[in-house]
Amino acid sequence: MERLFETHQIRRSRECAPLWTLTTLDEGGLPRPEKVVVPGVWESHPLLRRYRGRGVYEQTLRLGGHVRIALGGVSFRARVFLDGALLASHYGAYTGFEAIALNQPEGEHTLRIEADNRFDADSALHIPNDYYAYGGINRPVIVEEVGDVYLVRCQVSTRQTAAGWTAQAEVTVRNLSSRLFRGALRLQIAGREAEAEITVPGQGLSVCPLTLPCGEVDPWSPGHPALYPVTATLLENGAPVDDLIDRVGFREIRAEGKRLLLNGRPLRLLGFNRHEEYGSFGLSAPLEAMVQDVQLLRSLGANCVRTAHYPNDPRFLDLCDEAGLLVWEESHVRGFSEAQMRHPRFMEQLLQCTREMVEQHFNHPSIFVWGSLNECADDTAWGADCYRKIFALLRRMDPGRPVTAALLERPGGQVYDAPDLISINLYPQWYHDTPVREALDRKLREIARGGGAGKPVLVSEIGAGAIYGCHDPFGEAKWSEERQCAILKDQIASVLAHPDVCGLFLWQFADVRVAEEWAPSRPRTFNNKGVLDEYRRPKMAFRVVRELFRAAAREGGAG
Ligand code: ADA
Repeated sequence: MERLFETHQIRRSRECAPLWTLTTLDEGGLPRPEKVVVPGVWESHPLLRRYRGRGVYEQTLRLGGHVRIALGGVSFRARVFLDGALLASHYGAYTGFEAIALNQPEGEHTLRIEADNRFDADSALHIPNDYYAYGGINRPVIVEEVGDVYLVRCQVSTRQTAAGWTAQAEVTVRNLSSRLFRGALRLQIAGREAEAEITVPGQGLSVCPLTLPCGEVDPWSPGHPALYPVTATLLENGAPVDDLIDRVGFREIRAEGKRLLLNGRPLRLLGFNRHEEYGSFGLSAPLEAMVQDVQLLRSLGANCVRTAHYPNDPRFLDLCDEAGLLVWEESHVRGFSEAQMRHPRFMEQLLQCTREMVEQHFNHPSIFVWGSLNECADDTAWGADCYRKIFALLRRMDPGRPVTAALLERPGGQVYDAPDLISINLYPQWYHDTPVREALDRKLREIARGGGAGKPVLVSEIGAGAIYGCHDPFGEAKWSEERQCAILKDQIASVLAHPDVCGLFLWQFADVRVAEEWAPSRPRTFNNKGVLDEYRRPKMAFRVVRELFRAAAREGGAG
């Protein structure tokens, strides 16, 4: 399932069977085609641990009529074919896309999906990085039969007024036929209902706004994550022809002075950066592992998680909605220099991936901030302009959420005036010996001078490494679990004691595999700063952080 609840009662929708035939096309691949599981990454196959190339997935399935194939994520580029005909191409591993085939005869058809995780000159965002660029179909593939007109998406924002809560929806409808469609749209939330007439031009799209006063509903918060189903139904001549079911939580989030407010109450953020990766399953963690990660985050006393450095599987976001874990979601780009940001396709590809993230994850109440451009060249005019363009897009698409970017510790930033929430990545005591408070104060002074005075500030990354099972009785050696504990203790205590910081995200939740190009500074070819290893075995730091986070939450941190 692509989500954790039924998304249609009218539309015929099903997930493809799990076994697909995988053929590899490049050197270092499989000697012959093999059956593999989808969703999955090919690196989980013992022969493909380091395969970087193209893979062709095939499956035969029965279908007919207008077919919509929804792909949750293919790494890194994809092409989708039905019976040999190209239906769609897509760039970016971490957002979904659709492929449409019209008027298919009822019967057996061959679906072929090509995935390609090579780094190439045409790809601006996908480079050897401090995490692994897996290959394959990493999220579910859904096959649907739709009519001439179908619902593309339904985005809902919630607002508190004197008369109670209001839901504002924008429903997008697509017409596959060439004739004008006239019909109606019905929206149901929290026992309330609204209906509006709609027309959709032939082979076109219409966006229909609908407002629904919902009165006294249970608001969503970390302590009380109340969720409500939203049903959008498309009607033709009064009869339902298509539907979309999603969930919303009623909440408002905004920056006010140096604080972030959720439904008017200040947030104190205690969280983790988490890569979407699990042991030998890589980027395509099974649902059980996602559930366990949410349980581990909760038991650590965290109230938030950052999806470093790309949009996550909607099922993980569903789990966060249910658990009341606040989410910082960001679009995919990490650590780019100005030269990399000057790649001719950089802006176009980043805008596309950012737009898809917001469109697809808009309704998750747990997402409290949108981010992008982690540690890029905010210290040059060119880089700063890229930040401003992305912030502008995020604000235009979603005026209801603050925007941010995790900025580097080094001085010279030129965008402190631009985000609603200023976020900084600091590694004192790990990459350099400056006392934590001194490093933090230095950066805060620079932010204030650079146009960020009076805004909320968050430490988006801070942390230290340890190799699971590596011990030093003296507690001094870097990479020992003891030294990681000592550094994290100091970092957490110093950040939380600072009156001008509204919280922190530790780097990081669990160890992650990195690109081989990073091996010289990354023992095991892993980023080892997790408080758990990649199989979720806790390091000594797990208990240390749990005690500190729980104590901070008791003092009013958990929201
Ligand atoms: C950066 C970056 C992370 C990771 C971290 C580290 O801040 O955002 O992706 O590379 O540093 O471990 O050094």
